Amino acid sequence: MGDEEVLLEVTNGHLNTGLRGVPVGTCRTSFVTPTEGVHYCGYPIKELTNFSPEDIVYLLFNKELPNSQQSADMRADLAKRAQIPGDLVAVFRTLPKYGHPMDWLSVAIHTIGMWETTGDWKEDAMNLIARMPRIMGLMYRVREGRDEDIPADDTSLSMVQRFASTLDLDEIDNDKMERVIATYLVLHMDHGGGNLSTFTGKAIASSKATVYSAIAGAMNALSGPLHGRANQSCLEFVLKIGTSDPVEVERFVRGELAEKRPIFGFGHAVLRSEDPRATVQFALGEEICPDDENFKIIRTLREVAPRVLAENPKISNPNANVDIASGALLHHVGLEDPTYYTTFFGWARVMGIGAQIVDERTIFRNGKGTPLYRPKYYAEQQTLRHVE
Ligand code: NMX
Ligand code: MLT
Repeated sequence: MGDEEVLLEVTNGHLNTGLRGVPVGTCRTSFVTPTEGVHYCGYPIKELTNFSPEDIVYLLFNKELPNSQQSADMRADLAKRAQIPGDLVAVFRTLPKYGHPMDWLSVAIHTIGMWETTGDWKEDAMNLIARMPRIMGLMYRVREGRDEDIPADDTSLSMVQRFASTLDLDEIDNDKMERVIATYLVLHMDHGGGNLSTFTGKAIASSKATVYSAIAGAMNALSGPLHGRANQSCLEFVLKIGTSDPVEVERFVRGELAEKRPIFGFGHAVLRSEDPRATVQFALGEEICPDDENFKIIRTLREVAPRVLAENPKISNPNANVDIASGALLHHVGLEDPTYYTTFFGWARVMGIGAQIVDERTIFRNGKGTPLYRPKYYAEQQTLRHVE
């Protein structure tokens, strides 16, 4: 597109809409179409679900899928960077256990940035990505009061295996858990340039704050219930509903709407049909846990809620989004506490946001980077006046 091409005529009606649909920049890692959902570097997400998270990190940073040597090199590179440069368990022990895990995650990222920031965008992004599995595992362990005898971090393992081995849960099917988490990470890594957490991270980085500050801020944006925390709220719904009887589920949905509460796991700012990431997770659930009670409830919700939401013409997309099914799957594999679910979203997004920050800071404008974010706001209810 040429510099003079008109992309959008901005009208008064665009103001105070959260920049909905207003072009802001370009993105090299992913794009989202209303009907086909997210594509990573051109590949529709549903074609990527059998790749490892490490391979998708390679894709987001290099814009090509790796061959087997590149894939092995990426894993070796992540292993080299994995060690957390300080005693994170000691820091976690000082945090209030009643604090939300997303706040813990943001504190952890900030803390690691204080211990070690190289100032090189890519180095810092890759270091943080490599440390996320251990951060996640340690967070769980300390919050659960299992902060003694934590297994050493075996960096020869995959990222997901490192998390699972740090967590070290008894009586669970580790292979199943690892499959669910690996799929989760691949599905959630990136979602175009303008989703709130990614936008927030890039905005912070535009001040040349550190990768750690930018991504800690991005995690705070993700922690809201209209964005990432919808996955927690959705499973809390499911546990509250307690039955997959369509009549009861419909009664619940209508009751929430009557109370002016959102139906979590449905709707989207960009998508206009069922999110393919939801479709993939439903297919995985049908394979691994078709008779799980929570899975049965979301299966009914998926049928009932779009019909009820579609009665309101204001709702642009009544269909299921990415957050509908992930909680039921995580619960099924033994991660039963929904308050942690958004941290998996955060773990995944660190990779996409990291890649987008690296592009914006080191590639765009011939390597000069996007300038300091500074959109325009009009004055409202302010006339010029002077102190008498
Ligand atoms: N439940 C109830 N009301 C809804 C829903 C929903 N699922 N979706 C949209 N609406 C309402 C919305 O609040 C708005 O009301 P008002 O005009 O009174 O402000 C109206 O419908 C029009 O909204 P849309 O233009 O359809 O959607 P918008 O782009 O503003 O918001 C979401 C998108 C995702 C915030 C909205 O669909 C929502 O609140 N969904 C439930 C929360 C959720 O699942 N969020 C996760 C999204 C994905 N992610 O992970 O980030
Ligand atoms: C998502 O993954 O659906 C989001 O980050 C929300 C968005 O794209 O706006």
